[in-house]
Amino acid sequence: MSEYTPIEIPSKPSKDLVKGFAKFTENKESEETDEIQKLKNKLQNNMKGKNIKVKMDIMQKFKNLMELYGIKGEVKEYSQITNGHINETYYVLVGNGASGNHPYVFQKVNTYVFKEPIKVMNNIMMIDNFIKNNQKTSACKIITFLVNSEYKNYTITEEGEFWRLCIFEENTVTFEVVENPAILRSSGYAFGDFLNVIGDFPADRLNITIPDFHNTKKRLENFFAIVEKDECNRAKDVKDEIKVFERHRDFCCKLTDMADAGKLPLRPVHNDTKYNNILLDKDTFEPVCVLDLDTIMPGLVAHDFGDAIRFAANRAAEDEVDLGKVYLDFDYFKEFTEGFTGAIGKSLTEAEIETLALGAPTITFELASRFLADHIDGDKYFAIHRENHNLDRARCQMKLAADMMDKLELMCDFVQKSVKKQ
Ligand code: GN1
Ligand code: MG
Repeated sequence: MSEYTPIEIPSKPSKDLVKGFAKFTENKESEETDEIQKLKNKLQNNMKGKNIKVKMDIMQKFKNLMELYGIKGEVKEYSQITNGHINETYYVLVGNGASGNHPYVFQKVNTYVFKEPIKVMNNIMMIDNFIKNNQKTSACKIITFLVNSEYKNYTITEEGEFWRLCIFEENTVTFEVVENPAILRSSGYAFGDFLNVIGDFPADRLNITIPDFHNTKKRLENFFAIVEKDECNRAKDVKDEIKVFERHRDFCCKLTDMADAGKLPLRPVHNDTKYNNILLDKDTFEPVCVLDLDTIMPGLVAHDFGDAIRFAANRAAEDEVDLGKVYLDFDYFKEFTEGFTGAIGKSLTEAEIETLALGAPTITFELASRFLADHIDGDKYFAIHRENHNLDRARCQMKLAADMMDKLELMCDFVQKSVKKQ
């Protein structure tokens, strides 16, 4: 990897990836036409039959979608991208004779998780329009989706599946585990900058795509309710893990309590700032594009900061079973924090600065509780790739959260220092 060089803020992305976005309005109400209602009904029916396997083969689906999007040529190759736990994502390479090969991403949205996916797509479109028309320049672009023949950035198929397409960004990489802390500073800057730019968007105009998404208090209530129900009789094997959540319940609820008491502002936030949700240039490792805007909603800046630290400053994978490898690497934390606060530090309130680091153990415990709840509940929410996968993920996140709790004071001090430096 090349030596880290200070970030130059590139000018706002000049070319729109997608033509036709102007045809959308920002008005949520005007979207609610009869037609939308019909589509919603179709979706509802599909959700009811969630377990009925749709028979059509994937190539035929791709072909149908290509027709709807006016994509000419034939599928030369495709593969499934499996690093997300929620949606079904494919890399699809379309060959079109003389014009060569064109790479796309075809994604089927998980309608068990996103019950109202049209709202998700409207949020993305509103934020995209806002960024394009904003005075503040962004450090990197955001993902946008292609529009189909009906000028919609999503397609509900005859079978009631919810699909969206975008152009695959070539010459970019994502990391599941970061090997060099130096590349974290520019990503910290990119996430911070993204929040800073969308910070001026009126948060109450955003649709709530998953209610109480990072309401840790409610997450824990839900966790204990699932333990109580214990539908799959799995709770008996994870008694020690359950106790950890009993012990740390008050600590985990601190941020939610402060937000409820009006001590922390609710602002538009990303809500899923994993490091693999940012595309980096394959040669320079500079951020190119922020991905996965499905959970953009009003929320706390500490959650976005904390979630990014959870993923990027852990030296091991999110589902590492060798817990000796799982800890918060302070050098990694420092690099990301300096980048992040460099972009947004000046826009934060005192209370936000004080609680930024608390976001890390809070969101990590919260996610651990979600993984463990899903394990106990029979793995309905997160895609799993092996037996006890959610349990492994939960244990890994619990170990990481405990280490973050131990280092919380140090983290808070460093955040204060790096904000002051700005
Ligand atoms: C899910 O699958 P992905 O990367 O979009 C989850 C996040 C978790 C993350 C953990 C909608 O994100 O909240 O932090 O897994 N997304 C949703 O890796 O629940
Ligand atoms: Mg996501």
